[in-house]
Amino acid sequence: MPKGSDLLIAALENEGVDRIFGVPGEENLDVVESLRNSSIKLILTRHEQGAAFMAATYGRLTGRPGVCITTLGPGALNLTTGAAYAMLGAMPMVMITGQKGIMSSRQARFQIVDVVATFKPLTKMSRQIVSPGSIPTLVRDAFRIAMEERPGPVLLELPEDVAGEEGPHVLPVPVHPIEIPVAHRTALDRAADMILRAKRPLVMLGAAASRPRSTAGLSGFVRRTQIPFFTTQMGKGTVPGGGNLYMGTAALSERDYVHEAVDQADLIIAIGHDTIEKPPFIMGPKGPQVIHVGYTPANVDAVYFPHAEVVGDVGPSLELLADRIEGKLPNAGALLSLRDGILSRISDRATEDRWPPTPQRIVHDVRQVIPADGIVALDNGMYKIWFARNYRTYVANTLLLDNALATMGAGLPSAMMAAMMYPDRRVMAVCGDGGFMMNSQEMETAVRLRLNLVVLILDDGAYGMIRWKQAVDNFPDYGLTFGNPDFVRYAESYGAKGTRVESTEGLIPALEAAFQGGGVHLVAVPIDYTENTRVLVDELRARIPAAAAVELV
Ligand SMILES: Cc1ncc(C[n+]2csc(CCOP(=O)(O)OP(=O)(O)O)c2C)c(N)n1
Ligand SMILES: [Mg+2]
Repeated sequence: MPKGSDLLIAALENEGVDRIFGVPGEENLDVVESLRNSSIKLILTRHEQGAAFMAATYGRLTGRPGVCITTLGPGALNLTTGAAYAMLGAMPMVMITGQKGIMSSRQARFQIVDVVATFKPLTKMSRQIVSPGSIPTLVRDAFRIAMEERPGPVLLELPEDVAGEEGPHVLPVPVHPIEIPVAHRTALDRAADMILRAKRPLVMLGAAASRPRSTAGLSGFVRRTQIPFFTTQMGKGTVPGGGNLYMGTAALSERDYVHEAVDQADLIIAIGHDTIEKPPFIMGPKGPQVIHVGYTPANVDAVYFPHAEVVGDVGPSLELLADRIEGKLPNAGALLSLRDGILSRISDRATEDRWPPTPQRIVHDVRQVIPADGIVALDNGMYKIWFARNYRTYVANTLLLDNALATMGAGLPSAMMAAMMYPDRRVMAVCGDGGFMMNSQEMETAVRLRLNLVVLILDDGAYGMIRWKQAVDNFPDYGLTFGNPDFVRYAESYGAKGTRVESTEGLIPALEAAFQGGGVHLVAVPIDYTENTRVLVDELRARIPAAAAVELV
Protein backbone atom coordinates (compact mmCIF):
# COMPACT_ATOMS: atom_id res chain seq x y z
CA MET A 1 0.00 0.00 0.00
CA PRO A 2 1.38 3.44 -0.83
CA LYS A 3 2.25 5.95 1.88
CA GLY A 4 1.09 9.56 1.81
CA SER A 5 4.57 10.56 0.67
CA ASP A 6 4.34 8.14 -2.28
CA LEU A 7 1.05 9.72 -3.34
CA LEU A 8 2.63 13.16 -3.05
CA ILE A 9 5.57 12.26 -5.27
CA ALA A 10 3.32 10.48 -7.77
CA ALA A 11 1.15 13.61 -7.93
CA LEU A 12 4.25 15.76 -8.51
CA GLU A 13 5.44 13.42 -11.27
CA ASN A 14 1.98 13.73 -12.78
CA GLU A 15 2.54 17.50 -12.91
CA GLY A 16 5.79 16.99 -14.81
CA VAL A 17 8.01 18.05 -11.90
CA ASP A 18 11.60 17.04 -12.61
CA ARG A 19 13.42 18.53 -9.58
CA ILE A 20 12.75 19.72 -6.09
CA PHE A 21 14.98 22.20 -4.30
CA GLY A 22 15.37 22.23 -0.58
CA VAL A 23 16.75 21.31 2.79
CA PRO A 24 14.83 18.36 4.27
CA GLY A 25 14.27 17.87 7.98
CA GLU A 26 13.34 14.74 9.85
CA GLU A 27 9.63 15.40 9.22
CA ASN A 28 10.30 15.07 5.46
CA LEU A 29 12.14 11.75 5.57
CA ASP A 30 9.25 9.71 4.14
CA VAL A 31 9.06 12.19 1.26
CA VAL A 32 12.82 11.96 0.73
CA GLU A 33 12.55 8.18 0.56
CA SER A 34 9.68 8.40 -1.95
CA LEU A 35 11.74 10.88 -3.95
CA ARG A 36 14.69 8.48 -4.01
CA ASN A 37 12.48 5.98 -5.82
CA SER A 38 11.09 8.49 -8.30
CA SER A 39 12.08 10.28 -11.49
CA ILE A 40 12.39 13.57 -9.59
CA LYS A 41 15.81 14.89 -8.61
CA LEU A 42 16.37 16.35 -5.15
CA ILE A 43 18.57 19.42 -5.38
CA LEU A 44 19.97 20.12 -1.97
CA THR A 45 20.72 23.75 -1.20
CA ARG A 46 22.61 25.35 1.70
CA HIS A 47 19.74 27.53 2.84
CA GLU A 48 16.01 27.27 2.25
CA GLN A 49 15.96 30.80 0.89
CA GLY A 50 18.21 29.72 -1.98
CA ALA A 51 15.87 26.79 -2.70
CA ALA A 52 12.85 29.10 -2.86
CA PHE A 53 14.60 31.58 -5.15
CA MET A 54 15.57 28.74 -7.48
CA ALA A 55 12.07 27.24 -7.49
CA ALA A 56 10.49 30.65 -8.11
CA THR A 57 12.91 31.32 -10.97
CA TYR A 58 12.04 27.92 -12.45
CA GLY A 59 8.43 29.10 -12.44
CA ARG A 60 9.36 32.44 -13.93
CA LEU A 61 11.27 30.86 -16.79
CA THR A 62 8.85 28.04 -17.63
CA GLY A 63 5.41 29.20 -16.52
CA ARG A 64 5.12 25.96 -14.54
CA PRO A 65 5.60 25.90 -10.78
CA GLY A 66 9.04 25.24 -9.37
CA VAL A 67 8.91 23.09 -6.25
CA CYS A 68 10.81 23.41 -2.98
CA ILE A 69 10.75 21.44 0.23
CA THR A 70 11.65 22.21 3.82
CA THR A 71 11.05 21.00 7.31
CA LEU A 72 8.63 22.58 9.78
CA GLY A 73 9.25 25.73 11.88
CA PRO A 74 12.71 27.13 11.20
CA GLY A 75 13.03 25.59 7.74
CA ALA A 76 9.58 26.71 6.65
CA LEU A 77 10.14 30.22 7.98
CA ASN A 78 13.27 30.48 5.85
CA LEU A 79 10.95 30.28 2.83
CA THR A 80 9.12 33.50 3.67
CA THR A 81 11.30 35.82 1.60
CA GLY A 82 11.18 33.42 -1.34
CA ALA A 83 7.38 33.24 -1.03
CA ALA A 84 7.11 37.02 -1.09
CA TYR A 85 9.52 37.14 -4.04
CA ALA A 86 7.28 34.75 -5.99
CA MET A 87 4.09 36.46 -4.82
CA LEU A 88 5.11 39.96 -5.84
CA GLY A 89 7.00 38.75 -8.89
CA ALA A 90 4.06 36.57 -10.09
CA MET A 91 6.20 33.44 -10.29
CA PRO A 92 4.44 30.08 -9.96
CA MET A 93 5.90 28.00 -7.12
CA VAL A 94 4.78 25.14 -4.90
CA MET A 95 6.32 24.92 -1.42
CA ILE A 96 6.05 21.73 0.56
CA THR A 97 6.79 21.92 4.27
CA GLY A 98 6.86 19.24 6.94
CA GLN A 99 5.11 19.29 10.30
CA LYS A 100 5.00 17.14 13.43
CA GLY A 101 2.32 14.48 13.48
CA ILE A 102 -1.17 15.84 13.81
CA MET A 103 -2.91 12.66 14.96
CA SER A 104 -0.59 12.08 17.89
CA SER A 105 2.84 13.34 18.81
CA ARG A 106 5.19 13.00 21.80
CA GLN A 107 7.04 16.23 21.11
CA ALA A 108 4.77 18.77 22.80
CA ARG A 109 5.21 22.09 21.02
CA PHE A 110 8.85 21.63 20.06
CA GLN A 111 9.57 23.56 16.82
CA ILE A 112 5.90 24.08 16.12
CA VAL A 113 4.98 27.31 14.40
CA ASP A 114 1.67 27.91 12.66
CA VAL A 115 3.25 27.71 9.23
CA VAL A 116 -0.03 27.59 7.31
CA ALA A 117 -1.17 30.84 8.94
CA THR A 118 2.25 32.46 8.51
CA PHE A 119 2.13 31.90 4.78
CA LYS A 120 -1.47 32.98 4.20
CA PRO A 121 -0.57 36.58 3.26
CA LEU A 122 2.49 35.45 1.29
CA THR A 123 0.79 32.91 -0.97
CA LYS A 124 -2.25 32.36 -3.17
CA MET A 125 -3.12 29.31 -1.06
CA SER A 126 -1.69 27.82 2.12
CA ARG A 127 -3.10 24.49 3.34
CA GLN A 128 -2.35 21.55 5.55
CA ILE A 129 -2.79 18.05 4.12
CA VAL A 130 -4.77 16.03 6.65
CA SER A 131 -5.20 12.68 4.91
CA PRO A 132 -3.27 10.76 2.25
CA GLY A 133 -6.40 10.27 0.17
CA SER A 134 -6.74 14.01 -0.43
CA ILE A 135 -3.20 14.42 -1.76
CA PRO A 136 -3.86 13.94 -5.51
CA THR A 137 -6.62 16.55 -5.62
CA LEU A 138 -4.80 19.00 -3.35
CA VAL A 139 -1.64 18.80 -5.44
CA ARG A 140 -3.56 19.31 -8.69
CA ASP A 141 -5.39 22.25 -7.18
CA ALA A 142 -2.13 23.72 -5.86
CA PHE A 143 -0.51 23.58 -9.30
CA ARG A 144 -3.54 25.10 -11.00
CA ILE A 145 -3.70 27.94 -8.53
CA ALA A 146 0.03 28.59 -8.71
CA MET A 147 -0.07 28.73 -12.53
CA GLU A 148 -3.29 30.62 -13.07
CA GLU A 149 -3.06 34.31 -13.83
CA ARG A 150 -1.82 36.06 -11.85
CA PRO A 151 0.70 33.30 -11.01
CA GLY A 152 2.29 32.95 -7.60
CA PRO A 153 3.28 30.65 -4.76
CA VAL A 154 1.22 28.10 -2.84
CA LEU A 155 2.14 26.15 0.27
CA LEU A 156 1.19 22.60 1.21
CA GLU A 157 2.07 21.40 4.68
CA LEU A 158 2.49 17.64 4.95
CA PRO A 159 2.59 16.41 8.56
CA GLU A 160 4.94 13.49 9.10
CA ASP A 161 2.25 11.06 10.18
CA VAL A 162 0.16 11.81 7.08
CA ALA A 163 3.31 11.36 4.97
CA GLY A 164 4.00 7.99 6.57
CA GLU A 165 0.45 6.66 6.63
CA GLU A 166 -0.33 3.81 4.28
CA GLY A 167 -3.62 3.73 2.47
CA PRO A 168 -5.31 2.70 -0.76
CA HIS A 169 -3.76 3.81 -3.99
CA VAL A 170 -5.43 6.98 -5.27
CA LEU A 171 -4.71 7.95 -8.85
CA PRO A 172 -3.38 11.44 -9.62
CA VAL A 173 -5.85 13.86 -11.21
CA PRO A 174 -5.19 14.06 -14.97
CA VAL A 175 -3.72 17.35 -16.21
CA HIS A 176 -5.34 19.03 -19.20
CA PRO A 177 -4.32 22.16 -21.06
CA ILE A 178 -6.28 25.33 -20.31
CA GLU A 179 -6.54 28.29 -22.62
CA ILE A 180 -7.12 31.76 -21.27
CA PRO A 181 -10.08 33.59 -22.85
CA VAL A 182 -9.28 36.44 -25.23
CA ALA A 183 -10.48 39.97 -24.63
CA HIS A 184 -14.07 40.94 -25.34
CA ARG A 185 -14.85 42.36 -28.78
CA THR A 186 -16.24 45.56 -27.32
CA ALA A 187 -13.07 46.18 -25.31
CA LEU A 188 -10.97 45.58 -28.42
CA ASP A 189 -13.10 47.96 -30.50
CA ARG A 190 -12.87 50.66 -27.84
CA ALA A 191 -9.09 50.30 -27.56
CA ALA A 192 -8.71 50.29 -31.36
CA ASP A 193 -10.71 53.47 -31.58
CA MET A 194 -8.49 55.19 -29.03
CA ILE A 195 -5.31 54.08 -30.82
CA LEU A 196 -6.65 55.20 -34.22
CA ARG A 197 -7.33 58.66 -32.79
CA ALA A 198 -3.95 59.00 -31.01
CA LYS A 199 -1.49 61.57 -32.33
CA ARG A 200 1.55 60.39 -30.39
CA PRO A 201 1.05 56.76 -29.28
CA LEU A 202 3.56 54.81 -27.26
CA VAL A 203 3.61 51.17 -26.15
CA MET A 204 4.89 50.14 -22.72
CA LEU A 205 5.82 46.53 -21.99
CA GLY A 206 5.47 45.58 -18.34
CA ALA A 207 6.28 42.60 -16.14
CA ALA A 208 3.52 40.30 -17.39
CA ALA A 209 4.78 40.81 -20.94
CA SER A 210 7.74 38.65 -19.92
CA ARG A 211 5.65 35.58 -19.04
CA PRO A 212 6.80 32.69 -21.21
CA ARG A 213 3.32 32.47 -22.81
CA SER A 214 3.23 36.20 -23.62
CA THR A 215 6.33 36.64 -25.61
CA ALA A 216 5.20 35.33 -28.99
CA GLY A 217 2.25 37.67 -29.54
CA LEU A 218 3.99 40.83 -28.43
CA SER A 219 6.64 41.22 -31.08
CA GLY A 220 3.91 40.78 -33.69
CA PHE A 221 1.88 43.64 -32.26
CA VAL A 222 4.83 46.02 -32.22
CA ARG A 223 5.93 44.96 -35.70
CA ARG A 224 2.47 45.26 -37.21
CA THR A 225 1.61 48.62 -35.65
CA GLN A 226 5.10 50.17 -35.80
CA ILE A 227 4.34 52.07 -32.59
CA PRO A 228 7.56 52.74 -30.66
CA PHE A 229 7.84 51.09 -27.25
CA PHE A 230 9.59 51.41 -23.94
CA THR A 231 9.70 48.85 -21.17
CA THR A 232 9.48 48.63 -17.43
CA GLN A 233 12.42 46.99 -15.67
CA MET A 234 10.74 43.59 -15.67
CA GLY A 235 9.31 44.01 -19.16
CA LYS A 236 12.73 44.17 -20.74
CA GLY A 237 13.52 41.81 -23.54
CA THR A 238 10.09 40.66 -24.64
CA VAL A 239 10.36 42.57 -27.87
CA PRO A 240 13.96 42.77 -29.04
CA GLY A 241 15.56 45.97 -27.77
CA GLY A 242 17.85 45.98 -30.76
CA GLY A 243 15.05 46.93 -33.11
CA ASN A 244 14.41 50.44 -34.34
CA LEU A 245 11.32 51.00 -32.19
CA TYR A 246 12.91 50.62 -28.74
CA MET A 247 12.84 53.92 -26.87
CA GLY A 248 14.40 52.84 -23.59
CA THR A 249 13.61 51.36 -20.20
CA ALA A 250 12.00 53.28 -17.38
CA ALA A 251 14.30 52.45 -14.46
CA LEU A 252 13.21 55.63 -12.68
CA SER A 253 9.63 56.81 -12.29
CA GLU A 254 10.06 60.19 -13.93
CA ARG A 255 12.49 62.73 -15.34
CA ASP A 256 14.80 60.22 -17.01
CA TYR A 257 15.46 60.64 -20.72
CA VAL A 258 12.92 57.99 -21.65
CA HIS A 259 10.30 60.15 -19.95
CA GLU A 260 10.71 62.70 -22.75
CA ALA A 261 8.73 60.25 -24.85
CA VAL A 262 6.33 59.40 -22.01
CA ASP A 263 5.68 63.07 -21.32
CA GLN A 264 4.93 63.82 -24.96
CA ALA A 265 2.76 60.77 -25.61
CA ASP A 266 -0.99 61.30 -25.77
CA LEU A 267 -1.70 57.56 -25.48
CA ILE A 268 0.18 54.78 -23.73
CA ILE A 269 -0.73 51.17 -24.45
CA ALA A 270 0.49 49.51 -21.26
CA ILE A 271 0.91 45.82 -21.99
CA GLY A 272 1.20 43.56 -18.97
CA HIS A 273 1.88 46.32 -16.51
CA ASP A 274 1.81 45.10 -12.93
CA THR A 275 1.78 47.75 -10.23
CA ILE A 276 4.09 45.68 -8.04
CA GLU A 277 6.85 47.29 -10.12
CA LYS A 278 8.27 50.58 -9.04
CA PRO A 279 6.19 52.93 -11.23
CA PRO A 280 7.67 53.36 -14.71
CA PHE A 281 5.77 56.62 -15.09
CA ILE A 282 3.41 58.61 -12.93
CA MET A 283 -0.08 59.23 -14.23
CA GLY A 284 -1.64 62.58 -13.43
CA PRO A 285 -4.80 64.45 -14.35
CA LYS A 286 -3.22 66.02 -17.45
CA GLY A 287 -1.20 63.04 -18.61
CA PRO A 288 -1.73 60.74 -21.58
CA GLN A 289 -4.65 58.37 -21.95
CA VAL A 290 -3.70 54.84 -20.89
CA ILE A 291 -5.01 51.52 -22.18
CA HIS A 292 -4.24 48.59 -19.91
CA VAL A 293 -3.71 45.30 -21.75
CA GLY A 294 -3.31 42.37 -19.40
CA TYR A 295 -4.28 38.89 -18.29
CA THR A 296 -6.02 40.46 -15.33
CA PRO A 297 -7.65 43.86 -14.84
CA ALA A 298 -5.49 46.76 -13.74
CA ASN A 299 -4.88 47.47 -10.09
CA VAL A 300 -5.97 51.04 -9.76
CA ASP A 301 -3.48 53.14 -7.89
CA ALA A 302 -2.72 56.79 -7.29
CA VAL A 303 -0.13 56.59 -10.08
CA TYR A 304 -1.92 54.15 -12.41
CA PHE A 305 -5.61 54.46 -13.35
CA PRO A 306 -6.09 53.40 -16.98
CA HIS A 307 -8.87 54.83 -19.11
CA ALA A 308 -9.64 51.58 -20.92
CA GLU A 309 -8.80 47.92 -20.46
CA VAL A 310 -8.24 44.95 -22.72
CA VAL A 311 -8.31 41.95 -20.41
CA GLY A 312 -7.56 38.46 -21.66
CA ASP A 313 -4.81 36.25 -23.03
CA VAL A 314 -2.31 38.89 -24.01
CA GLY A 315 -0.80 37.45 -27.22
CA PRO A 316 -4.06 36.48 -29.00
CA SER A 317 -5.85 39.63 -27.76
CA LEU A 318 -3.09 41.80 -29.18
CA GLU A 319 -3.36 39.94 -32.46
CA LEU A 320 -7.04 40.87 -32.64
CA LEU A 321 -6.20 44.44 -31.73
CA ALA A 322 -3.53 44.62 -34.43
CA ASP A 323 -6.06 43.26 -36.96
CA ARG A 324 -8.19 46.32 -36.27
CA ILE A 325 -5.48 48.97 -36.60
CA GLU A 326 -2.68 47.63 -38.82
CA GLY A 327 -1.97 49.94 -41.75
CA LYS A 328 -4.28 52.66 -40.40
CA LEU A 329 -1.88 54.49 -38.13
CA PRO A 330 -0.25 57.44 -39.90
CA ASN A 331 0.88 58.78 -36.50
CA ALA A 332 2.40 55.51 -35.27
CA GLY A 333 5.95 56.81 -35.44
CA ALA A 334 5.29 60.33 -34.15
CA LEU A 335 7.59 59.94 -31.13
CA LEU A 336 10.38 58.17 -32.98
CA SER A 337 12.29 61.41 -33.57
CA LEU A 338 13.11 61.40 -29.83
CA ARG A 339 14.69 57.98 -29.97
CA ASP A 340 18.27 58.79 -30.96
CA GLY A 341 18.54 61.57 -28.40
CA ILE A 342 17.28 59.36 -25.59
CA LEU A 343 19.46 56.39 -26.42
CA SER A 344 22.64 58.38 -27.01
CA ARG A 345 22.40 60.12 -23.66
CA ILE A 346 21.75 56.83 -21.91
CA SER A 347 24.91 55.29 -23.34
CA ASP A 348 27.06 58.32 -22.42
CA ARG A 349 30.42 57.27 -20.86
CA ALA A 350 29.84 53.61 -21.65
CA THR A 351 33.40 53.28 -22.92
CA GLU A 352 35.21 55.63 -20.55
CA ASP A 353 38.36 53.99 -19.17
CA ARG A 354 38.50 55.57 -15.73
CA TRP A 355 39.53 53.29 -12.82
CA PRO A 356 37.56 52.00 -11.01
CA PRO A 357 35.11 51.56 -13.87
CA THR A 358 31.81 53.42 -13.98
CA PRO A 359 28.52 51.49 -13.81
CA GLN A 360 27.90 52.44 -17.46
CA ARG A 361 31.21 50.88 -18.47
CA ILE A 362 30.51 47.70 -16.51
CA VAL A 363 27.07 47.32 -18.13
CA HIS A 364 28.65 47.92 -21.54
CA ASP A 365 31.43 45.39 -20.95
CA VAL A 366 29.06 42.73 -19.63
CA ARG A 367 26.96 43.12 -22.79
CA GLN A 368 30.09 42.51 -24.89
CA VAL A 369 30.65 39.04 -23.41
CA ILE A 370 27.00 37.92 -23.27
CA PRO A 371 25.52 36.69 -26.57
CA ALA A 372 21.96 37.70 -27.46
CA ASP A 373 20.49 34.65 -25.74
CA GLY A 374 22.85 34.76 -22.74
CA ILE A 375 21.26 35.48 -19.37
CA VAL A 376 22.26 38.02 -16.74
CA ALA A 377 20.57 37.66 -13.34
CA LEU A 378 20.86 40.61 -11.00
CA ASP A 379 20.82 40.84 -7.27
CA ASN A 380 19.52 44.09 -5.76
CA GLY A 381 21.69 47.13 -5.35
CA MET A 382 22.54 50.39 -7.04
CA TYR A 383 23.78 48.71 -10.19
CA LYS A 384 20.26 47.38 -10.89
CA ILE A 385 19.18 50.86 -11.94
CA TRP A 386 22.13 51.04 -14.33
CA PHE A 387 21.53 47.62 -15.82
CA ALA A 388 17.80 48.26 -16.23
CA ARG A 389 18.50 51.60 -17.86
CA ASN A 390 21.53 50.76 -20.00
CA TYR A 391 21.61 47.03 -20.77
CA ARG A 392 19.99 46.28 -24.12
CA THR A 393 18.18 42.95 -24.41
CA TYR A 394 17.31 41.01 -27.54
CA VAL A 395 15.54 37.93 -26.20
CA ALA A 396 12.81 37.57 -23.54
CA ASN A 397 13.91 36.84 -20.00
CA THR A 398 17.59 37.44 -20.62
CA LEU A 399 17.90 40.11 -17.93
CA LEU A 400 16.41 38.57 -14.81
CA LEU A 401 15.88 41.29 -12.27
CA ASP A 402 13.51 41.74 -9.38
CA ASN A 403 11.70 45.05 -9.42
CA ALA A 404 8.91 43.66 -7.26
CA LEU A 405 10.09 42.52 -3.83
CA ALA A 406 13.52 43.87 -4.80
CA THR A 407 15.16 41.62 -2.27
CA MET A 408 18.87 41.19 -1.88
CA GLY A 409 20.17 37.63 -2.02
CA ALA A 410 18.30 36.29 -5.08
CA GLY A 411 20.94 37.09 -7.71
CA LEU A 412 23.10 34.00 -7.29
CA PRO A 413 20.26 31.45 -6.83
CA SER A 414 18.26 32.83 -9.76
CA ALA A 415 21.34 32.74 -11.99
CA MET A 416 21.99 29.16 -10.86
CA MET A 417 18.48 28.20 -11.92
CA ALA A 418 19.02 29.76 -15.34
CA ALA A 419 22.33 27.90 -15.65
CA MET A 420 20.62 24.60 -14.74
CA MET A 421 17.89 25.19 -17.27
CA TYR A 422 20.03 26.44 -20.13
CA PRO A 423 23.38 24.66 -19.89
CA ASP A 424 24.29 25.79 -23.41
CA ARG A 425 23.75 29.50 -22.84
CA ARG A 426 26.12 31.87 -21.07
CA VAL A 427 24.75 32.79 -17.65
CA MET A 428 26.09 35.46 -15.32
CA ALA A 429 25.01 36.59 -11.86
CA VAL A 430 25.72 40.25 -11.14
CA CYS A 431 25.74 40.99 -7.43
CA GLY A 432 26.79 43.74 -5.09
CA ASP A 433 29.22 42.77 -2.36
CA GLY A 434 26.31 43.12 0.10
CA GLY A 435 23.72 41.04 -1.74
CA PHE A 436 26.20 38.34 -2.80
CA MET A 437 27.14 37.62 0.79
CA MET A 438 23.48 37.09 1.72
CA ASN A 439 23.39 33.77 -0.13
CA SER A 440 27.02 33.17 -1.05
CA GLN A 441 26.89 29.71 0.56
CA GLU A 442 25.08 28.55 -2.59
CA MET A 443 28.47 28.70 -4.32
CA GLU A 444 28.92 25.21 -2.88
CA THR A 445 25.65 24.09 -4.49
CA ALA A 446 26.71 25.59 -7.81
CA VAL A 447 30.05 23.78 -7.68
CA ARG A 448 28.40 20.51 -6.61
CA LEU A 449 25.94 20.77 -9.51
CA ARG A 450 28.89 21.45 -11.86
CA LEU A 451 27.20 24.52 -13.25
CA ASN A 452 28.81 26.80 -15.78
CA LEU A 453 28.30 30.17 -14.19
CA VAL A 454 30.13 33.46 -13.91
CA VAL A 455 29.44 35.52 -10.80
CA LEU A 456 30.41 39.16 -11.13
CA ILE A 457 30.74 40.97 -7.82
CA LEU A 458 30.72 44.76 -7.75
CA ASP A 459 32.92 45.67 -4.83
CA ASP A 460 32.34 49.04 -3.14
CA GLY A 461 32.71 47.81 0.43
CA ALA A 462 29.25 49.12 1.24
CA TYR A 463 25.52 48.81 1.02
CA GLY A 464 26.09 51.26 -1.78
CA MET A 465 22.56 52.10 -2.77
CA ILE A 466 21.56 53.07 0.75
CA ARG A 467 24.83 54.91 1.29
CA TRP A 468 24.17 56.87 -1.87
CA LYS A 469 20.59 57.69 -0.87
CA GLN A 470 21.91 58.80 2.52
CA ALA A 471 24.18 61.28 0.74
CA VAL A 472 21.44 62.47 -1.62
CA ASP A 473 19.22 63.14 1.37
CA ASN A 474 22.09 65.16 2.95
CA PHE A 475 22.70 62.80 5.83
CA PRO A 476 26.34 62.36 6.95
CA ASP A 477 28.09 59.23 5.65
CA TYR A 478 27.50 56.76 8.48
CA GLY A 479 26.94 53.10 9.17
CA LEU A 480 26.82 51.57 5.69
CA THR A 481 30.34 50.33 4.96
CA PHE A 482 31.83 46.93 5.70
CA GLY A 483 34.87 44.77 5.05
CA ASN A 484 34.83 42.00 2.46
CA PRO A 485 36.47 38.61 2.34
CA ASP A 486 39.20 38.10 -0.22
CA PHE A 487 36.74 37.11 -2.95
CA VAL A 488 39.29 35.16 -4.98
CA ARG A 489 40.28 32.98 -2.05
CA TYR A 490 36.66 32.77 -0.97
CA ALA A 491 35.71 31.35 -4.40
CA GLU A 492 38.65 28.97 -4.31
CA SER A 493 37.66 27.67 -0.90
CA TYR A 494 34.45 26.39 -2.53
CA GLY A 495 36.34 24.74 -5.34
CA ALA A 496 35.34 27.54 -7.72
CA LYS A 497 37.72 29.84 -9.57
CA GLY A 498 38.27 33.47 -8.72
CA THR A 499 39.68 36.55 -10.46
CA ARG A 500 40.12 40.08 -9.26
CA VAL A 501 40.01 42.66 -12.04
CA GLU A 502 42.90 45.12 -11.65
CA SER A 503 42.29 47.53 -14.52
CA THR A 504 39.32 48.77 -16.51
CA GLU A 505 40.63 47.18 -19.73
CA GLY A 506 40.96 43.94 -17.77
CA LEU A 507 37.24 43.42 -17.22
CA ILE A 508 36.22 42.02 -20.62
CA PRO A 509 39.20 39.63 -20.84
CA ALA A 510 38.55 38.43 -17.27
CA LEU A 511 34.88 37.72 -18.01
CA GLU A 512 35.69 36.11 -21.34
CA ALA A 513 38.32 33.85 -19.74
CA ALA A 514 35.87 32.95 -16.97
CA PHE A 515 33.28 31.80 -19.50
CA GLN A 516 35.80 29.96 -21.59
CA GLY A 517 37.28 28.19 -18.57
CA GLY A 518 33.82 26.84 -17.62
CA GLY A 519 32.68 25.83 -14.15
CA VAL A 520 31.82 28.34 -11.46
CA HIS A 521 33.97 31.45 -11.71
CA LEU A 522 33.74 34.49 -9.47
CA VAL A 523 35.04 37.79 -10.87
CA ALA A 524 35.34 40.73 -8.49
CA VAL A 525 35.64 44.29 -9.77
CA PRO A 526 35.57 47.62 -7.91
CA ILE A 527 33.01 50.16 -9.07
CA ASP A 528 33.02 53.96 -9.16
CA TYR A 529 29.66 54.99 -7.77
CA THR A 530 30.27 58.75 -8.04
CA GLU A 531 28.31 58.41 -11.28
CA ASN A 532 25.14 57.82 -9.27
CA THR A 533 24.95 61.39 -8.17
CA ARG A 534 26.49 62.91 -11.28
CA VAL A 535 23.95 61.32 -13.61
CA LEU A 536 20.92 60.27 -11.61
CA VAL A 537 20.70 63.42 -9.54
CA ASP A 538 22.68 66.33 -11.01
CA GLU A 539 22.25 65.62 -14.71
CA LEU A 540 18.59 64.69 -14.52
CA ARG A 541 17.86 67.59 -12.20
CA ALA A 542 19.47 69.93 -14.70
CA ARG A 543 17.21 68.50 -17.38
CA ILE A 544 14.19 69.73 -15.43
CA PRO A 545 15.55 72.31 -12.95
CA ALA A 546 12.55 72.19 -10.66
CA ALA A 547 12.87 68.47 -10.12
CA ALA A 548 13.31 67.13 -6.63
CA ALA A 549 15.78 64.38 -5.76
CA VAL A 550 15.15 61.23 -7.70
CA GLU A 551 13.29 58.64 -5.67
CA LEU A 552 15.06 55.36 -6.04
CA VAL A 553 15.14 53.14 -3.00
C1 LIG B 1 16.99 41.59 1.95
C2 LIG B 1 17.13 43.07 1.77
N1 LIG B 1 17.65 43.83 2.77
C3 LIG B 1 17.80 45.16 2.60
C4 LIG B 1 17.41 45.78 1.45
C5 LIG B 1 17.56 47.29 1.27
N2 LIG B 1 18.68 47.51 0.33
C6 LIG B 1 18.45 47.78 -0.97
S1 LIG B 1 19.84 47.94 -1.84
C7 LIG B 1 20.80 47.71 -0.48
C8 LIG B 1 22.29 47.75 -0.57
C9 LIG B 1 22.83 46.77 -1.54
O1 LIG B 1 24.22 46.65 -1.35
P1 LIG B 1 25.10 45.84 -2.36
O2 LIG B 1 24.53 44.50 -2.56
O3 LIG B 1 26.52 45.89 -1.91
O4 LIG B 1 24.91 46.64 -3.72
P2 LIG B 1 25.45 48.13 -4.04
O5 LIG B 1 24.26 49.03 -3.95
O6 LIG B 1 26.51 48.45 -3.02
O7 LIG B 1 26.00 48.04 -5.41
C10 LIG B 1 20.01 47.50 0.66
C11 LIG B 1 20.54 47.29 2.03
C12 LIG B 1 16.86 44.96 0.43
N3 LIG B 1 16.44 45.46 -0.75
N4 LIG B 1 16.76 43.62 0.62
MG1 LIG C 1 28.03 47.19 -2.37
